[in-house]
Amino acid sequence: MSAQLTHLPADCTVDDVLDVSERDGGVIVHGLFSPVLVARFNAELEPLLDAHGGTNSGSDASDDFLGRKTRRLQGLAAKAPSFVEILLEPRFVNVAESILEPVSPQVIMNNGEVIDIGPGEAAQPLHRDDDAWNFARPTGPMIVNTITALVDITPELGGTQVVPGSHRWDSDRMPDESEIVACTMTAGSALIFRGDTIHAGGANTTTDSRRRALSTGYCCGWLRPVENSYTNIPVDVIRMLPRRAQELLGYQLYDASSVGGGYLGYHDMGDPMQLLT
Ligand SMILES: O=C(O)CCC(=O)C(=O)O
Repeated sequence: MSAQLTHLPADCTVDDVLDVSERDGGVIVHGLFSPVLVARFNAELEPLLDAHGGTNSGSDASDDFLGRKTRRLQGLAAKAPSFVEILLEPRFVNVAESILEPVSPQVIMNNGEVIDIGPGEAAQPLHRDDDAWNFARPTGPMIVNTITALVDITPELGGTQVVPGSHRWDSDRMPDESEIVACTMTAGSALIFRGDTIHAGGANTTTDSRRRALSTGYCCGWLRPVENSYTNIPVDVIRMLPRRAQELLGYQLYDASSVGGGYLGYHDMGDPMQLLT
């Protein structure tokens, strides 16, 4: 039998997500976000995606990985305010806090990134998100990532490819075809997976349809995140956000003193939250 991912209902608990993630490395929550929220967020994104200038990160290797027919957007708290409701979803934040707690007492946002895969885009190389920090070797994953479908997503449209159980594998083992699941998700559903789970953006084999999804990642508070929120989001926008969003965007002193660690992220030798009040 080919590999499968478990689908949980929208009213599942944080513990339900944790149980399946522990076993499989990833799980889909069906209909997690309401059609109203998804429609509002999409309306905010539409003009931004229309004005998108194409993949141009400044590095050929990075552009190949990001996908040259894929439009990506970051800085979403400033550009598309509905993003903040998704960022604060407890099945995202609390799951990430629980999974990362053994290696980090606090989490921050790693990225809030629209990934809009265009027709004809090839599949990404299979990878683990943890490999972004290849020199670090903690005892558990360093990130929990989520992919929220903003349209109905099928394997043909570029549904995320996931390898259930690969979080337990040796780092050099790669899957055969039968071990890869290409996700099917209705708009508003979300894939939640650990940073040690092998996955990739899928190929969009259609000729005229785009795969629009949102990646919202949460990483250890002691890491340099993939997205630079300090430059992407003006501090005047940060001031208007709920406190938990401010913390996740880095405006909280990282304090690992209770587990023998130190303090990171001072603003002028104080808690960066002081800047906001
Ligand atoms: O778009 C997706 O489904 C996954 C994207 C991904 O894994 C990445 O960009 O690193």
